[in-house]
Amino acid sequence: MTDRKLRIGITCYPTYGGSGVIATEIGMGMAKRGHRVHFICSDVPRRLDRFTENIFFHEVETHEYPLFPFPHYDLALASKMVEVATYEKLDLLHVHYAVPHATSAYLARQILGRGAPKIITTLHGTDITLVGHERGYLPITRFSITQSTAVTAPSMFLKHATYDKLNVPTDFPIEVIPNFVDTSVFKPIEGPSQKFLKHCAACKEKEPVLTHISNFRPVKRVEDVVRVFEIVQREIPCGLVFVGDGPTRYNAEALVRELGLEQRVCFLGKQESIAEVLQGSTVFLLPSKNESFGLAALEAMSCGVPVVASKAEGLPEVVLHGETGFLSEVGDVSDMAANVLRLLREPALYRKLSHAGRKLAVEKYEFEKLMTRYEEYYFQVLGL
Ligand code: GMT
Repeated sequence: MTDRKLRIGITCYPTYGGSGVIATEIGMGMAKRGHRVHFICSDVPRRLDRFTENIFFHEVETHEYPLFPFPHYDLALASKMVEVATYEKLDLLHVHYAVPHATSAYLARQILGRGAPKIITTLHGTDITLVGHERGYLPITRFSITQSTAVTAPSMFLKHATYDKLNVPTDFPIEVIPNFVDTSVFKPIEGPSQKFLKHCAACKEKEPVLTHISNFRPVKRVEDVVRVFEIVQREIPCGLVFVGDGPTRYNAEALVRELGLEQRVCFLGKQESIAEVLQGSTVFLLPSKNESFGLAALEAMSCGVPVVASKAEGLPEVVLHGETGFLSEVGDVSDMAANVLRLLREPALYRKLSHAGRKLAVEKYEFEKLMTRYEEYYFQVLGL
């Protein structure tokens, strides 16, 4: 492998969400390896430590004008990509989430002409399964994906969904590179952290803690989390912790009140210390309707926390049923609750799944291993 240092542009949504986390971690991982990384985003991504060697940030600013019905983010992004690529001499642009990032990158490449950077588009999930597949976006999403120099997806599920739902020709290569986790941060600890117990009044020492982390969008089915918890706590006293925020948090809070569970449920909102929360958890719940990968489930497994989830989309590739967690049909809250109860009642089974989850995270999804995979892929795409 060449030891050439690259100039990489990265675009992602800077908000609380898996695609932004993955993009940011890749950028920081590459910077640590000596590549110069330029983030081109509407805001500083949440996990980006900006004052770091080889990391640069370029803000995409949209402008209001009385004639414009909406600010033109996609055009402003394409212009910023052109500017950064020109003056920083980028070798490649790695864009995360196809809509509209792959389209802006295509436009930038057309403007730049000869010598333009190569484009790698990483698909993440709803850019294919929900948004990109909508009639209004489908032709432009399919076009922009197939115009990228190379395309990656985090799961086999998403690769095939791109062929099936977007009608991308099956001879167009899509490289499956799984998401990853920093196993030195997301690691098991002995007993729940005191800080965690203090923070969540709903959680009592020596009682199990069920946890859900997400952006509370309808696909996450957060009300199912409450319903599973309601069944479990009737049999075994336990607490429930929610991390994150979003449009369906209101529904989850209302259901908690309706079921009289306020004393046993804690909504922490958006938190930076995800590892600390997971280290204090007993079981992680992810009953999503759509989930191309399920990064939070991997982070839980890395902390030795078994996952009880739905069989949706890419989740069975990450959570191995009966080995690192249990999977049920989407919406089958009774089966999910039965699986949580099994884990809480059978310590030997719990330990087996907890160890297997940690082992899988370390062996298959460890951060540096996947950084090497991306780095090699970058060189391959650039023909180096
Ligand atoms: O596609 C989305 O819904 C957004 C994206 C995000 O930014 O959170 O989530 C997707 O990408 C993550 C990182 O690759 C995956 O872990 C999530 O499973 C995936 N979400 C869905 O497919 C719903």
